[in-house]
Amino acid sequence: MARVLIALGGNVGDVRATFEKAISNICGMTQGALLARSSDYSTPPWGDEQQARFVNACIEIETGLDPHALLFTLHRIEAKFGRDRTRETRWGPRTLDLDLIAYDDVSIQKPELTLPHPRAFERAFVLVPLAEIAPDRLIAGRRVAAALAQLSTDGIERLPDLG
Ligand code: A4P
Ligand code: MG
Repeated sequence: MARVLIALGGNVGDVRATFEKAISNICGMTQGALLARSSDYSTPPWGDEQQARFVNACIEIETGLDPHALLFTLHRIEAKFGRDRTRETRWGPRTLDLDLIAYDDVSIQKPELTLPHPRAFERAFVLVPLAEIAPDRLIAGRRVAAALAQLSTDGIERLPDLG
């Protein structure tokens, strides 16, 4: 079994409700156990700044799926929640984005799957929720909390738990 960190993001529709359903799908469709779930955070849009704020969160699961099968399953779940990759722009609005941040200490360098996620350390919207659930985890030799300390967290707000 592998310990896997997954980042969730979205800015179209009722994103927090989508996250709840997506997380239960992730566990069901990967035969995975949910080890940790961060709070949801409201975050300023990165990349294309002319779009709505995002909601972001991170989870840790334990799964027996290999990395490629896991990514394939995450793409199916994105599609199930209304994501249509053929109609969107890079860094543009989307209902649900599921990124694989780390899979144990596995390193893969392919365009269709790069592990650990190459851009995670540039993004406070990934590291803030990740540091809530896994501050001491080492990713590519760096502690999550130490990597976060290098970034600005301006405009990122923790959302209150849903009742
Ligand atoms: N891919 C390779 N490695 C991985 C991996 N480790 N995890 C490939 C997931 N996918 C991986 O992904 C493009 C391709 O990367 C996939 O086909 C997959 O095989 P994508 O999710 O379709 O592309 P993307 O999301 O548009 O691009 P990218 O670079 O992942 O950017 P983001 O950041 O995910 O862009 N602002 C805030 N505040 N919060 C956000 O969540 N998200 C985006 C979306 C832009 N701005 C944002 C946010
Ligand atoms: Mg992505």
